[in-house]
Amino acid sequence: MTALDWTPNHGLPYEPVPYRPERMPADESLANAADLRRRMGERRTVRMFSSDPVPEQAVFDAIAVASTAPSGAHQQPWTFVLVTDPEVRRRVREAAEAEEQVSYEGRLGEQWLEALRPLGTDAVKPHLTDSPYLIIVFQQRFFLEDDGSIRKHYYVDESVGIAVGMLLTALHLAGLAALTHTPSPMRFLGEMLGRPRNEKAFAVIPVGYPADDCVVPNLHRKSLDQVLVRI
Ligand code: IYR
Repeated sequence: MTALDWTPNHGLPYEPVPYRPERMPADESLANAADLRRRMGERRTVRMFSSDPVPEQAVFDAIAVASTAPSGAHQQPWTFVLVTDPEVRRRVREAAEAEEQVSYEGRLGEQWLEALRPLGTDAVKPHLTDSPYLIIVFQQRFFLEDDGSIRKHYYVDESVGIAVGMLLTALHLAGLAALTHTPSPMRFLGEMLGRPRNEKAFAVIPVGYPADDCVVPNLHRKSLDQVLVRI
C-alpha cells in the first residue's frame, strides 16, 4: 500500500471544478432502477462457500468501488486486507471460532441468541477457510503521522459502513457471494494481520461462489411500505 497524506487531497484549499454529467432520460432511469432493485433482491448472505477460484480482478474492482464511497471530510478511513494465505486463514479461523464459542455458550445472552435462531448460525466458521478470498475491512480510527502524532478522522463508522454496503453490492453484481461476518471481539485480527494501531477491524467478508449444496435461511425482507415514510 502506498503512503498517504492525512487527507487524499493533501489539505489543499477548496477548488470547485465543473460536474455536469449528462442527464439520464427518465425511461432509462426507471429501467436501471427497477433492474437494480430486482438484482439486489436476489442477494443473499452466504455461509457455505465453494473453494472454486473466482476472477481476481472482479474482487479488486469491487474493492475499488467500495473506496468510491463518500466519507467524512473525504478522508476515506478504510483499509481492505485481502487474505488468501491458507496458514493466515487457518489462524484467523481458529481465533474467531474460539471467540464465537464463548459467545454462543453464553456471552451473547439469551435475547441475542433468540434473535439469531432463525439464521441457524453457530460457532463453527468454515467460510473463513473455504472461500477463495477473505476481505478484512479495517477502519482507520485516526490518521497516524510518520512522527507518531495523530489527526482525527470524522464519521468513521458511517463512512466505513457505507463503503462496506457498496462493496457487498459490487460483489453481488459481479456474481460473487459474500458474508458480513463480525467475530466479536475482533481485536485479534489487527494483531494477527500486523495492522497499525490506528486501524480497528470492522468486518470479515468471505467472498466466493456458493457451495454446490449451499442453503440459506428462509428469511423475508420488509416491504417498501414498511420501511418508507413519506411526509
Ligand atoms: N458474530 C456471531 C453472531 C452473530 C451475530 C449477528 I447480530 C448476526 O447477524 C449473525 C451472527 C457469528 O458470526 O456467528
